Amino acid sequence: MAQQAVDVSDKIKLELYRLLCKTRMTEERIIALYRQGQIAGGVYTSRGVEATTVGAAYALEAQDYLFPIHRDLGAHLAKGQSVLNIFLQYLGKGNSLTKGKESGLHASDTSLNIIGNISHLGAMIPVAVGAGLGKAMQGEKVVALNFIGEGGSNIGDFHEGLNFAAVQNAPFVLVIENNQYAYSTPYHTGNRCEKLSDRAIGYGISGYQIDGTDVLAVYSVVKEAIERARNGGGPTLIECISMRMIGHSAHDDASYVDKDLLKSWQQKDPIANLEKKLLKANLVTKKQIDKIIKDLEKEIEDAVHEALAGPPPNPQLAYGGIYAE
Ligand SMILES: Cc1ncc(C[n+]2csc(CCOP(=O)(O)OP(=O)(O)O)c2C)c(N)n1
Repeated sequence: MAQQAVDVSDKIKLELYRLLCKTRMTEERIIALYRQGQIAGGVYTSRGVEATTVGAAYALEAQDYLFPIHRDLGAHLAKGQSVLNIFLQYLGKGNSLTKGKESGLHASDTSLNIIGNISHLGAMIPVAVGAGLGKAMQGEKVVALNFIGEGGSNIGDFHEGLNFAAVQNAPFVLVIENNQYAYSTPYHTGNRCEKLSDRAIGYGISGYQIDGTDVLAVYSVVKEAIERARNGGGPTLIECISMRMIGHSAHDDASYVDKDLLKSWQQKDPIANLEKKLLKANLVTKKQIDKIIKDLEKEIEDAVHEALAGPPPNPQLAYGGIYAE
């Protein structure tokens, strides 16, 4: 396992904590709306994986590209997306990022350099490599960060994209969210290798396997990879180990996952563990934590209220925004 590569300031530690809480609380509210029948599409949950999505995306600068996948609510929020836009999107409102054409986290927001994924897993890897490379060819120091699951890591695009990134020395970072299950398929059913990060050797690039439940480790290692890529050091593959703590999506009860396995991973809850660390280091008090949670509750409830009142999609716009002008 790689050690923390970049020092994390106290201010960033607190912000990462706030973002982890924001992600979990927003997701819980989305699941409640789904159960109330307010959300028509799928809700792909990130409980247990938040430290990977938040830590990696927060390491990006504003000019960098984020290519998230279906489970990466924390990445959207860490790149600066508002909870209001997230709720509008899930509720399929006419004033959402996709104007109601899609309900879920596949949306782009070019104002934040977030490029939405198409549903086909792995397909965005070559696109993300191209985005970073294109900017480098224009002389700009922009890095593209993309996520992929451990299941999606076995798709052809993964190999083609990483090899192309390697030979072109593209400013590209690929984060594998190894959350143990690809829907109902356990890791060793789909992979014979022990470490997916070892695949980096085959492409001649740097590869790390890290604790994906430790947001400080994720932020630190990804930050170092991003800055290396920005300065001409080429791509990095980072495998983050975690556990998907609930179903593949809100419609899946994950009855195929061993309950004792889940119980053991409960010890590695990203939020509880960071909270303990921050309290122990006197970086925060219990009272300040209560205030963070209370403020988030208000922000989320205000956003839900506003989003529910949003307009329905406009049928006149059904074919708009599909092709570039
Ligand atoms: C090419 C392709 N095959 C199948 C699917 C359906 N699908 C969506 S998510 C998923 C599981 C992916 O598992 P993994 O890559 O490990 O990511 P995770 O969902 O665990 O985060 C599947 C099979 C898809 N979207 N694209």
